Amino acid sequence: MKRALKNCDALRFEEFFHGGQTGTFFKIKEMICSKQTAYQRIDIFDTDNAGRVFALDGIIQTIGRFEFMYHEMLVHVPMFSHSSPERVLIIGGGDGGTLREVLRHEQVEEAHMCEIDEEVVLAAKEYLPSLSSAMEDERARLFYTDGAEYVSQFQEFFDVILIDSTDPTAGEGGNLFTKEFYSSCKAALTKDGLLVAQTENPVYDTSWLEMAYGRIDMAFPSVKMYKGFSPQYPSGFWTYTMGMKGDKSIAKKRDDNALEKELQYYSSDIHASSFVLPPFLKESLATLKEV
Ligand code: AG3
Repeated sequence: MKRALKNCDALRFEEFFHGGQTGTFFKIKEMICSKQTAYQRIDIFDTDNAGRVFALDGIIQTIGRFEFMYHEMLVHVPMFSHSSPERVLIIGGGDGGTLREVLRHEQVEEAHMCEIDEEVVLAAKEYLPSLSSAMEDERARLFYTDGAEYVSQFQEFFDVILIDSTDPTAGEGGNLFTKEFYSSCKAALTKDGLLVAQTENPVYDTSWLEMAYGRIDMAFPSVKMYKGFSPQYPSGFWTYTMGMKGDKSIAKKRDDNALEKELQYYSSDIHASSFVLPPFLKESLATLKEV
């Protein structure tokens, strides 16, 4: 139900970070959509300075003004690290932002997006058009099922797999952080294939970050973490972990000036610098035990 909050400036949305001791808030200008699905609660609302905000189970997924920072980093670092990414699988990502960035690459012949909750896709189509518009592209194939199950049907098929999950404790997100899941992803990748997963932040969620990195490291012959700034998420310091099956180089493999001109966060310099991690984080990854 749509409600205008004209005479009230006190309504706000709060995200409580992992552990519930800290968080962020947004003042709600107008509520756009609030609904409970079979899997989770969807909230979409407008704000004055962050644009339209989309949350699942109280966890911010996108903010209109700055979602590009997260989506460009999740997608373009692996897409430019692969010499010819033709088949891409996105797991999660029902808002469509990741798909939008993937389809900017002309090499892509088919992009599968496997989102467990069709209601998220329907809400995105209706209320988040700047994220979801690429769903109409003829190279896009949408599936509504469990991502871990979906990927297990493939062998050496995808060049790039992107895991655009929510936090591990929320909804079904937990399935997408297991050793079995990462191993199925490895099996589904072609010989030079790459996986990138969003792996949380090193400020409030170090245990999740270490768990994901440690497990990807166990499943893949080679692993690298990279970072980006993402103001919509806890601490703003966001990490992504790349598992490499064959080709172990993280160097940018292609130049595409026309595409790079469209981007607002990713650049060749950002690509190289994103793999430089501060000592405190390097150290915590280097001393990881069995996870
Ligand atoms: N995926 C959510 C990343 C995790 C956000 N965590 C948080 N706010 N505590 C984003 C999906 C965007 N396509």
